[in-house]
Amino acid sequence: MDVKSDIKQWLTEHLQVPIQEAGNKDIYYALLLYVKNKIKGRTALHSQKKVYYISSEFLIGKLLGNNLINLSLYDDVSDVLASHGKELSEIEEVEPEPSLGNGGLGRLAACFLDSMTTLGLPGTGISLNYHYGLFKQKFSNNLQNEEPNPWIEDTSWLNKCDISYKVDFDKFSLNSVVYEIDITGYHTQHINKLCLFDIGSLDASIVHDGIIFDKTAINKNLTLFLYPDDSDEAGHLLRIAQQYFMVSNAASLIFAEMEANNYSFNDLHKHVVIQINDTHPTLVIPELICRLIEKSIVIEDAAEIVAKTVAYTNHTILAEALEKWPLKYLEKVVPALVDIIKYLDLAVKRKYPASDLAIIDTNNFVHMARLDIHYSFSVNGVAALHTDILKHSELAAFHKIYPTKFNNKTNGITFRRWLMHCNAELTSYLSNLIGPKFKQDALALKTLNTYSDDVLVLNILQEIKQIKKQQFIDYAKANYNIKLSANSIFDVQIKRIHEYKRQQMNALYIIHKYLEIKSGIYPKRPISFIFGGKAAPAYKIAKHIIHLLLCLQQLINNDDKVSRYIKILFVENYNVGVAEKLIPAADISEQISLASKEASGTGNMKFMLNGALTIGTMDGANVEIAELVGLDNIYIFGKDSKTVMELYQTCGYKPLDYYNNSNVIKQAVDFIKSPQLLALGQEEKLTELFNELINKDWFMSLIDLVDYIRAKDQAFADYENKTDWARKCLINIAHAGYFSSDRTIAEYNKEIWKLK
Ligand code: 26Q
Repeated sequence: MDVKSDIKQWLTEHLQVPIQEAGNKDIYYALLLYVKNKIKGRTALHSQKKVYYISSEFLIGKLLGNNLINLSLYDDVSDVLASHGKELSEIEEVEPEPSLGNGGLGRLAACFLDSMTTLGLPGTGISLNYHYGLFKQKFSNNLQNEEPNPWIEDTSWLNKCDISYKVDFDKFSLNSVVYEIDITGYHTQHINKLCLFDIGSLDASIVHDGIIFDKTAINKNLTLFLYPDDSDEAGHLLRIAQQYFMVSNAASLIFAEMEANNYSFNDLHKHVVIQINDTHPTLVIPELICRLIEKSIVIEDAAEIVAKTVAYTNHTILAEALEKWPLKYLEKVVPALVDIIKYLDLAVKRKYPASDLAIIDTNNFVHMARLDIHYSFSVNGVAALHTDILKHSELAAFHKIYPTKFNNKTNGITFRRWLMHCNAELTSYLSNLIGPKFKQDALALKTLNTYSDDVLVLNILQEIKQIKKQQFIDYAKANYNIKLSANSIFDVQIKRIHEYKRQQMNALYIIHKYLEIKSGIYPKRPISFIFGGKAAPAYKIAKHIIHLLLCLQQLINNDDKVSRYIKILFVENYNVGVAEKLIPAADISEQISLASKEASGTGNMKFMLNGALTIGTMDGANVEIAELVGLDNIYIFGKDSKTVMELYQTCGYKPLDYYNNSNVIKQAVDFIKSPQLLALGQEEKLTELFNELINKDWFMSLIDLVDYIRAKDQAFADYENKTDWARKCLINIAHAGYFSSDRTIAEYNKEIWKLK
């Protein structure tokens, strides 16, 4: 039977009514089962060594479309549905998006699983099955509120397994339940698994008033939320319990697989490599040592074996984001590990007495990153600049004693999701123009360079951008009830809300434009400023920034005159699905972190691949983008990382000086406390943000604001020369191949994992 008949027969058998009469949800479930059936019985490639990628987040996004692409079924399913008056993209819409991550690190883990499977590398992802995910963001009164984000349905991609492990805490034990998600690769027969550990005794009814719940009832709450509030002791203990539950299960799974293969535990490192995604899975180190001791291996040897098995990826240089736990908390949750951690700490102190290298500091805090660096064989940063800063600044003391452990693995993204799925129009055009090779080998995109002066090609690229913009305009109308102009420039900043990412600086630019318009200076063309992102519930200033942007949105969009020139859309509950719609529609990609603070960024790569131009600082992977496309094809502004780091060292930055010495800055900042905004927002919050900016401005928005305005105005002016703009877009697409996560994973394997 041919594929289309097969699909049609399946749908007919699995729907209660003829396809044309079926609801989208029922068709979605039928297709989900179809895909599951297609991959039934598939296994991972067998090999002597396997990678376990442990991460507290896997931001996998919706899976139907991606799986259909990987299995080469997308077009056939789409055709069959179309012949019955149904639209596959609308059916994809009804899939709930798993809420298993918060940002870059989680999305990276998801791209990596896709690439591992595509490259045929045996690997298992390990995490927790948070039923309510991070949280769902809701706006009211121009404020962010948090609600549970339930995403698990009766029919889903989760497969419940028979496996269960016992996890011992100090005063009680929990038995785990395991759910697996099959991970398909692009045009490969083998699959990998994402193992999500859960508890059977979860009780979601304890959640009330948004995301509030009894944090002490671990047997009921363990897998409710990702990153539950840890501002009090109970929250801290819960976070430790979550992390321990994840790594204890990981250790049980790994040991079970070792035993099934009859491998000797002395050879753990020959058969297993554990990549830990930031410090959240750090407890896997003492846990594995503990397990090896139970196998009669002495602690010195156990520690050595584990250090040869574990590799650590660092994703941040923000000191405040580096995890450290009070030893007494660990004693309360996992006392068995405390003895081991103390042993490891003593061993380090004996060899390296310097206090900044100690795992346990003089205040009895356990520094997770330090534990990782001492007891792993690889420490990697996620972009060239980031690794450089780790080696020569943040972690210089460690680099000095372990020079060969440090290495760089510049991040990447899967082109299956971030080009082929989210931008079928561009994919199909590129495929016709330069051939389909780029779908297997992303570097083949560079062939596009030969068309950089071909006006026909440049015109078609613009037409595709217009199509994607129109699709987003329709979506925004239906979902946010806003009318965006297809003639406007789409300027997009989508990412977690954080001071170092400087959404506040973008807000100041918008205020500056607003004031210009009020004074009779009009932009040549309308601009749509689009934002998306969540703030951590306890992060006050980040929530104030959202408040400011939502107030500006209300003020500007309801001003008949101003809104002819500029509009703001802050999309609620930004997630992977929204990113897939927004990125292909963007003209300008905002990557404006304070230089030295963004480890890499991966959104920057997605925008570039979809033909948006970056306005950015020399930070993270922006540096590598700039090197690839050349300074004519990217808008770089702001102080560089060296200058910024010197300013921190010398305490040389005084925001008030910048405020007092520039009218442009002063007027923009003052507007935060203007009567117009106070009428829409809360005085206390806006004042706090104002004061923060003029007195502290820890991430130096004011130092870069004037140069940011210059760069942005230049970009908007350049947009008017459509052919030149399109050429810049083409050059960006042509050089994006380097940022395929297939390249990144091939490097992890060649230099760290060495699987085959
Ligand atoms: C730490 C302590 C207590 C509670 C939470 C945390 C915590 C949680 C999540 C700390 C960090 C994270 C997430 C970090 C993250 O997403 N980092 C991003 O990783 C991307 C992939 O490497 C990079 O591209 C981004 O630059 C980096 O910000």
